[in-house]
Amino acid sequence: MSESQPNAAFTPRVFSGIQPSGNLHLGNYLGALKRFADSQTAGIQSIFCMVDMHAITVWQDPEDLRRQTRELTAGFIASGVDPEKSILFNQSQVAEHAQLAWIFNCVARMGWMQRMTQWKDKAGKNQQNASLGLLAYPALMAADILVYHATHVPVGEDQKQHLELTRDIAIKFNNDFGVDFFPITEPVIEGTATRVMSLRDGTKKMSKSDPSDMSRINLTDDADAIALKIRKARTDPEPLPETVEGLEERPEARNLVNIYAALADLSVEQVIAEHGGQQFGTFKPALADLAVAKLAPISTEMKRLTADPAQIDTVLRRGSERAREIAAPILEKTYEIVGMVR
Ligand code: AQP
Repeated sequence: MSESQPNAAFTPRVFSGIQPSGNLHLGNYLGALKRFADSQTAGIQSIFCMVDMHAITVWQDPEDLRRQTRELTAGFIASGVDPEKSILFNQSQVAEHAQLAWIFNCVARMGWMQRMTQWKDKAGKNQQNASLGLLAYPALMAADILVYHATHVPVGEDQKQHLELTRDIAIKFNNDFGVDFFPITEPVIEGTATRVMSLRDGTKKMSKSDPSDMSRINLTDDADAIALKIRKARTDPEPLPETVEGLEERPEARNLVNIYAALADLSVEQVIAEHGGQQFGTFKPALADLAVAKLAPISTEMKRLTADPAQIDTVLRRGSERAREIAAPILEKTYEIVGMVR
């Protein structure tokens, strides 16, 4: 992790979140969960959050939201995030996120929000009917991060623009009030799978909301479903190239090679050295075997953990208490800077 100059005064701290909006998939695993688990060994305090308040910016059935929050928590733990080493909790149990978000709503400008690709994609042509929360989403995300003075945020590439906005909010707040209070957060977008693509279309990212279940591998899929989805993944008719450059104009082939590399902890070069020249009829079964070996234990562990919702709720409650110990003094100080009488 690089330490940027403006953050020299801040203790390095990692924050990241995932929405409990269902269909947790391979992109979420490789772009986020696996990297969270790996980063825990770096000795830096890590805070990971089920961002349930972000999830409700689009409609969520209440029963589904509860189930999905517990399932996501199980997904974190089954992927190797240790709730003793890291702080693991759901956003709505730490009210400081929403409280700081209100301040940031008053710092951020409408134009900044309206430029966000996610807003444009999700609200589409029907902006008048989208929730106000969907527009304000990036201010809440900035609060999620800055209420902990987090210096580093590991995310997939799709979140880069929101991270830039978080930096803009921190800079404007610091300038407006003449302080050096919020760190200028560094996005950490590293590895071979920062953008896992759909198995049906190599130009679209793998996504929870894709109507086709065949487009993604869900972390709840069993071995047969994983193997079937990889076998049916769209590809071109050529064998795998002998060089990495040969993947450039071949999004589907590149996606499968990237997935292989990320699952096996290899570089793309190493995968091509081993599998270059193979037909997909040979490469896909090798990828399916690897994916099943890595993902089936996660799916099994998630099932085991979700069978005991009370235990998961205990993890979330304890995590929220630990999170609040960090967030509450930072919010208090923010109120003081803004001029709120306490
Ligand atoms: N396809 C992806 N490749 C790599 N990383 C990804 N992430 C999401 N999709 C990919 C990363 O997963 C984390 C959790 O993100 P989130 O819950 O905010 O995800 P999301 O954007 O709601 O997930 P989707 O699937 O992209 O949902 P929809 O369909 O609603 O747009 C983040 O770190 C994200 O970068």
